[in-house]
Amino acid sequence: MKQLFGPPRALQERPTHYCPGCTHGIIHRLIAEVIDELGVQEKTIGIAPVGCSVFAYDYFNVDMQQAAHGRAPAVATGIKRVLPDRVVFAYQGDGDLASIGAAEIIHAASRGEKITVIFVNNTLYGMTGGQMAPTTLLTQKTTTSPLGRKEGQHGFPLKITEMLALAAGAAYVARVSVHNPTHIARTRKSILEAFKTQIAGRGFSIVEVLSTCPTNWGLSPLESLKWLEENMIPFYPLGVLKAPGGEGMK
Ligand SMILES: Cc1ncc(C[n+]2csc(CCOP(=O)(O)OP(=O)(O)O)c2C)c(N)n1
Repeated sequence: MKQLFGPPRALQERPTHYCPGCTHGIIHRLIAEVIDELGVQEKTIGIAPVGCSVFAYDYFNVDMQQAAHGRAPAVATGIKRVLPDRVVFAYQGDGDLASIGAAEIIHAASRGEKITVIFVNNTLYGMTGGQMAPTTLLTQKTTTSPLGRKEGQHGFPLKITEMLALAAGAAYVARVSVHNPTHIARTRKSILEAFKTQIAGRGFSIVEVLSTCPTNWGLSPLESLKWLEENMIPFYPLGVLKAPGGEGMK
């Protein structure tokens, strides 16, 4: 019998270490589906970050390189410049990208590096125990803001994706979410656009994916999806911020 549906080839068939309800697995799958659709498995190189997705190299069925915390865009830059015919993507958490790696991501976007960044925003440092990140929302409780994030004490949450959209070298910039099937389908479309932007040589592309962390949020998987929708989306609005055709905020 002909198989009509199966796992993407660009993903290895093995269980992940992610917590129940964590959305890293969904995002991995969407990236792998896009790699399959574009037929670029043999020439894709992924950069694994430091954070919960540190073992991403065990899950993708493409060449992978590990980067030090926050340095994935710099490593991706080096690989893409040496091997310009490859499709290079960096996979980064919000602590990785917006905190320790803030300089790397801003300058990679500004230089217009022809790389794709998948930015997984779960509002905190997941792997190390749920500490506050630049993306933590005001009033949100984390292990380092147990009374809730306060602007006077901890500063404001950082919308780094909006900042990156201002970079002249950034060609495709979008924010999406994976809290329900409709939005998972939109996330897939955005990841596809970002990869296509790179393949067309148009410049830097980034997709921020709003994600859950049930373990550190102290919520069930279902409650986490609701929390994301009710708290994250109002502050981090979804949409394409910049696209090669000149598409703006919508
Ligand atoms: C140079 C360096 N500093 C700090 C750490 C500790 N560390 C490991 S993971 C992590 C946070 C990761 O958070 P995030 O990027 O948001 O990813 P998540 O785990 O939430 O997916 C930190 C601070 C490290 N490994 N290396």
